[in-house]
Amino acid sequence: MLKFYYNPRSPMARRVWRTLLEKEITFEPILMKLDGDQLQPDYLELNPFHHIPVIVDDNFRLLESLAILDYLETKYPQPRLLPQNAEALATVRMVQMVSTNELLPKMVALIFETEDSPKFIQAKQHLDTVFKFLMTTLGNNSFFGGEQLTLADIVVGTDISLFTKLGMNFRNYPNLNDWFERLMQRPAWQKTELSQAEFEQFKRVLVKLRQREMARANHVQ
Ligand SMILES: N[C@@H](CCC(=O)N[C@@H](CS)C(=O)NCC(=O)O)C(=O)O
Repeated sequence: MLKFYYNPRSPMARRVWRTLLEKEITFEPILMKLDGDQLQPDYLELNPFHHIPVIVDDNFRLLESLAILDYLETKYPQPRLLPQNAEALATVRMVQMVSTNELLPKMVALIFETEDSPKFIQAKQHLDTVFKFLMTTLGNNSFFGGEQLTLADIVVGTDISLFTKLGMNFRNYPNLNDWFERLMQRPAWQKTELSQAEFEQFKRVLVKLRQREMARANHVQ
């Protein structure tokens, strides 16, 4: 059976978790505590970068959430989460990358910087650009890439939900708001969404991981 190494608080793992549930794939969840499980030698053999998620399926080990989503789509094609049409498929990929490269990194500034700091203000401005871009890209479609749920919805919907936990809302981006509410009604999403208390714990884990990375960098210098 497919093994899924995860922690429910990790957004990268939640992308994969939601895909597994949407496709109704049977899997064995393996809970990783991020205060050290990921640094154990057995796990480092699976992922030398000590990250979750990882899957192992039929002895095939795979890391990197976006690669895992592609694998699941090809190996377990029903229901389809990637459109066939060239433009729609490219839109899905673009939205996944915008979420990963433009949206998610701004969370760090919102968590670690004070509201009047230049980094915080710049992050808020950048997020406005991202939300407007997503709103325009979505247009009148129900989902990114068409009328069916896609891997883009799973990636950006999962990432965006973290910003709602940081007190942001999408009132100024009406169709994005409707899309987000549509996603949150899906059983796979309700089952896996973080509560506010769990999000606060996730923030504490981020602080620890950041301290560890900084200590490591200082040690190398
Ligand atoms: N690019 C990787 C990133 C995965 C990642 O950053 N995972 C974090 C949790 S969200 C992690 O495992 N951190 C633990 C650590 O760095 O030791 C992916 O998309 O799978």
